[in-house]
Amino acid sequence: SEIRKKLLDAFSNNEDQYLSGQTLADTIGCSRTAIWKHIEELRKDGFELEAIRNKGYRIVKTPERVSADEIRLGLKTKYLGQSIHYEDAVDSTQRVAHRLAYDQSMEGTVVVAEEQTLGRGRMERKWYSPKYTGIWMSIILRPKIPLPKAPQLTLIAAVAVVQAIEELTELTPQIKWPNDILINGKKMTGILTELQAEADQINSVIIGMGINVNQKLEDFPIELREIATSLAIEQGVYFSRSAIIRSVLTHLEKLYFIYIEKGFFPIKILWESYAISIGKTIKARTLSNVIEGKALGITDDGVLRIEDHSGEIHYIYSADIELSE
Ligand code: BTX
Repeated sequence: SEIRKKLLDAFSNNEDQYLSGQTLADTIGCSRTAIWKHIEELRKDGFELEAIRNKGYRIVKTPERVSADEIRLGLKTKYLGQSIHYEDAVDSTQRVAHRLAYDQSMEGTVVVAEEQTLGRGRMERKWYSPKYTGIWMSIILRPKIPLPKAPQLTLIAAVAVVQAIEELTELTPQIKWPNDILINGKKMTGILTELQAEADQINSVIIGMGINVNQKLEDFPIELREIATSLAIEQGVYFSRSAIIRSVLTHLEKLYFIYIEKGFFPIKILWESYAISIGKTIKARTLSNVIEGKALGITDDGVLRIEDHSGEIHYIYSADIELSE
């Protein structure tokens, strides 16, 4: 809005100085209540403002923005991220990527948004994607693989995210089959892989990643506080989201090339080394039933193998996993 713009101008013209509500109201030509309301909105958008009695307000920290240029700076990939669509706010980067993929955009095209208003998980679940704090990104790939192998790409993406986090933080993430990345048992990243296909021919695979980076615990809605976490919560410092995006794209491209050339086996070995559930007793909730047993590993196709208590082996293509121990 006009007031917000003038408010930000006033702060930038008086860098590091405290500006009182009255001074701001006078300069901008609005009420003090309007100033107060806009200060609250800035806070919601990731600005940190200090308020001192009898002195006024001062901006301590502006939200770190991610621009396409900033991501590109220092990106050494061949395909991934060579075309970046950066959006301030979208319903879902998956939807935008689907449209671009449909329009034959090049392989490796990436969609990044600062905020998603309708971020989605699997099975119509919601993915909470507030402004400036996380990485909400969709990547278009066009692998020439048969349709049933598509879920392998989720596993490849998970390995790429783990490698990026290990490169840039001191944290040790673990993968929960098929699509969650956890730190200390809490969800830090979710991955959603969707397809555009005709008959049994894949046209594009759209890999969506939601990575919680700079949220504080109180930034999560109450129902997620027990189950979700961010890199900042775990390590106690803020991270550059563009550096993480670059690292994820670099690792993903490397793994993707290995996959295209040598198949899933080398990826499987890596994936299993990061997996949390292998060897443990788990409960797999599929659409039709619940299977409890020991997770043996994944097949060369990326399908989860569970041995139930009677010794029967089940092959799980899609499910929600709960650790029983
Ligand atoms: P999922 O179905 O495995 O997980 C969704 C569940 O995760 C929700 O029901 C909720 O319990 C929990 N959840 C929601 N938001 C968060 C969050 N920010 N952090 C931790 N837990 C959360 C996981 O689906 C796949 C998510 C992919 C999200 C990306 S973001 C970019 C792209 N665009 C889009 O709309 N989705 C993908």
